[in-house]
Amino acid sequence: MEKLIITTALTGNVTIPTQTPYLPITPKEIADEAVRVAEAGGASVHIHARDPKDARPTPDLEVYREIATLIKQKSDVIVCITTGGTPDMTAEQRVRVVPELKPELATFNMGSMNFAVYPLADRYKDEDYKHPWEKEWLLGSKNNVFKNTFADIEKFCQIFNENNTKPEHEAYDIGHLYNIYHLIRRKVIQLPIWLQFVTGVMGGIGSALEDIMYMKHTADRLFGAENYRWSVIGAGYPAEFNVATLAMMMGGHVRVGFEDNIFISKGVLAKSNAELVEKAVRIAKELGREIATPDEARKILGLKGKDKVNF
Ligand code: KMH
Ligand code: ZN
Repeated sequence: MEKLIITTALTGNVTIPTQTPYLPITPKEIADEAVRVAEAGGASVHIHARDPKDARPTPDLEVYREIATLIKQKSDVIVCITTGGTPDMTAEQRVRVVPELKPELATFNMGSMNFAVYPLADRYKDEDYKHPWEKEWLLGSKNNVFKNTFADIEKFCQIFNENNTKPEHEAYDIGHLYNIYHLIRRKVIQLPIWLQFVTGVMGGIGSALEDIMYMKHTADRLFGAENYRWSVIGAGYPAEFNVATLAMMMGGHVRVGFEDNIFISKGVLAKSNAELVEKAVRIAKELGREIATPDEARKILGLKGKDKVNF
């Protein structure tokens, strides 16, 4: 099997600071965390920006630029920037990071869906929240539609192509694989592709092992096993490590990180994203799977290289 690519989603935009004191917030905290993750065996870091003042997710391009620049100065890890954005942003605002920063890799969400985290609010009393925006953020997600229409997707494809940014196609359900298939047939998306199966999000497919097998089976059928690489996310604990273990056994790749899961073991918070990476590395070693360096991951994924980004 080829070497294992470990992606780490360092902070995300759905995890709230009240959930864990270890969530990196400022550009420096996020960049320092990226360096620790790379030292632990991470090949790629997935970036969202937060307002340094109140930790709220921000679309501010200058914050994105600062994070990406700090990481590039300190590490050769692949910087994969989100185009998922926040619910109050338009698709045009979300994709601006691509022409602006021209990253090697950026996430690309493959369909519209509900994307909800409101049940988390049941865990907290009003006085528990660290920031005034957090409760409404959780509860408001009950009414969110994460909009990624075919028109949005076509536009994103054009912008990714123009900037030679490789899409990390995020499929949250079987239907999203069919969306990709449709766009391959229309020559909007070109093979080979890099797929991230996002499982366990409320609004998408679950993270049972059968769900992962079915995603993989469907991708094989639609794209041909030789025409794509895949990785998997399992939201929450223990899903993150269960699906990672399955992917390692099946020749896929894995994503860990505080965007998806904050626990290192049952009820125990991970103190850093690097702890999550270290655990994935331990499992991989037990299974005889070697870990890809950032440059090895660049080769596997066919990325343009760190010298061709705009930060
Ligand atoms: N905005 C979230 C609901 C990604 O990073 O591409 C999902 C998201 C995914 O942002
Ligand atoms: Zn993300």
